[in-house]
Amino acid sequence: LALAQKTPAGVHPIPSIAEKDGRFALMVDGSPYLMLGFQANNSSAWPATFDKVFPAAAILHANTIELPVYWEQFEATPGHYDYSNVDAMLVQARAHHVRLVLLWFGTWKNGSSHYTPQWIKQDQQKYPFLVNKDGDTVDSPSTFSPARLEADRHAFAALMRHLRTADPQRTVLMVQVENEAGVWHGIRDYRPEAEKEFAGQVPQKLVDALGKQPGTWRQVFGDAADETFQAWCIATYIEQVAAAGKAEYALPLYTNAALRDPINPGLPGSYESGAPTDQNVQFYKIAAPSLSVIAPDIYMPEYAKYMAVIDQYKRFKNPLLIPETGNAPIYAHYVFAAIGQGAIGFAPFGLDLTAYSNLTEGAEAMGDKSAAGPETRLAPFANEYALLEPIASRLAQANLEGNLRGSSEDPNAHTQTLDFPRWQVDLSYGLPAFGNWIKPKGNNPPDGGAVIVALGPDEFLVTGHHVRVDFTPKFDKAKKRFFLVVEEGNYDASGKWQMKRLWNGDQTDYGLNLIANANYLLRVKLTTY
Ligand code: N0T
Repeated sequence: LALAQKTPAGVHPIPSIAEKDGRFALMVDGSPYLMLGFQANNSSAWPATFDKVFPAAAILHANTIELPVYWEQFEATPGHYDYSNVDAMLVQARAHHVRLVLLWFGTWKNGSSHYTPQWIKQDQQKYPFLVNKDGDTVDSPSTFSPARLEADRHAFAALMRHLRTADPQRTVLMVQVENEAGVWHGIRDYRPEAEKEFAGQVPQKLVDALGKQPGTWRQVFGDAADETFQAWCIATYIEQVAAAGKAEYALPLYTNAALRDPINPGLPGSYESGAPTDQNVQFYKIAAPSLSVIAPDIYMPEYAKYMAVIDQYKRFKNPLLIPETGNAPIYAHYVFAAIGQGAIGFAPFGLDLTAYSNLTEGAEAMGDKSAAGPETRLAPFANEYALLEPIASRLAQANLEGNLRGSSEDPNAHTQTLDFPRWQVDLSYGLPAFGNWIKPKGNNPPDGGAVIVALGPDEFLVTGHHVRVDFTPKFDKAKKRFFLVVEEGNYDASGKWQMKRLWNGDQTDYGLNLIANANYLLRVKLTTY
């Protein structure tokens, strides 16, 4: 395991993803790393905008920034790669003591191909769009374009080759290949080359991996044949781009998904087709082994949907990474559930200081916040990250070891339980000042959450916001929880626990109150009576 790896001073191993019994960690400089990130707005990754991007990291207490690399900028002239934007990002990131995740806006950006260079946009014979069932040309790239695939592979390989030499410090931790690939306004490609392939046999690799009988796409996949075909075409294309880059520099690579509704997905055509949506994750895993992660972009504020998406993207040995989530305040508390579910990273979208108002959440919510200024929009996330960032690596390590639990408030259940071998953790939201015998009424808005790390069988590290935490012994039903000692403190730079004070009296008699905007880190030792 990479954990045990001793690295000579000044030498930084390439970031990687470690696995232990189906749990994952992003390894950075030989240690587990929890990415508490944010993504800049789409047009913010220009040197002229950097003063509105990098300072946001400190305000947010974020340790990582996700920034696009635009193919149109990177290869404005065919075969000539311009590294100036990327180099400027590396300089800025190091100066601001943050890491980067780069997003390759190549062939796909949100199902279209708007980031392809002008010389591609102007030669639609050579670099064709997709044609849908009605014969309409759709604003989405056809995968049947060997020339575009070649160009994308070469450009992406050049980017990765450059990073290998320009970034021995490993400022860049991961690279996203394409952005929300898929098709809007069409289910699959009906260009002649596509039709020919669709009429043929499903590739052996796919039927074998699924344990299905060979046959045509229609025979093997029935009603889902069209969208499955499109998913396979896109995933296969992305794999070739990813593999070309990975051969140059083996950073962890991933691709991201615009989701369909996880509970009521609706009919094909109502969501991005051929995308790595939940029903296609498995196909992407089979087609694209160079991708370490298939990652959901979660723009659904409802608790049940958020958790359903997380469950879906943890299947097929897929590490959980949430590279985009909404930036309305309610999304901030989902960082607790994400960590509780083993996420290697979490990043709200569009939280730079340009105060650009992205309308995905609805104009109303975003409008209110931009009126109040960009810092105000950052505040709910800054509040959570300020609590979690100082222990981020510890949380990532605990997750890899299976010693972490956590959750976010569910507006429909004002209590939640988390299970450790000997103890159940009881979380209550919206309890009055005294009285743990009263029914909690929930917070308004429902923005609480907690993460708990087992330090030993009867000892826990406890933190969170807007929640009361208590424990119930599982090992002897006749016994009750008795706090042996509750220390508030923090870990110093060398990783040593520094106790500031003991909690007792009102601070423990009714459970542990983790106040909404206070940052408490508690070490709790339990016994029974
Ligand atoms: C995201 C962002 C950016 C059922 C939107 C979200 C980013 C891209 N797309 O601001 O454009 O580059 O990845 C798509 C959300 C679809 C909503 C579907 C709701």
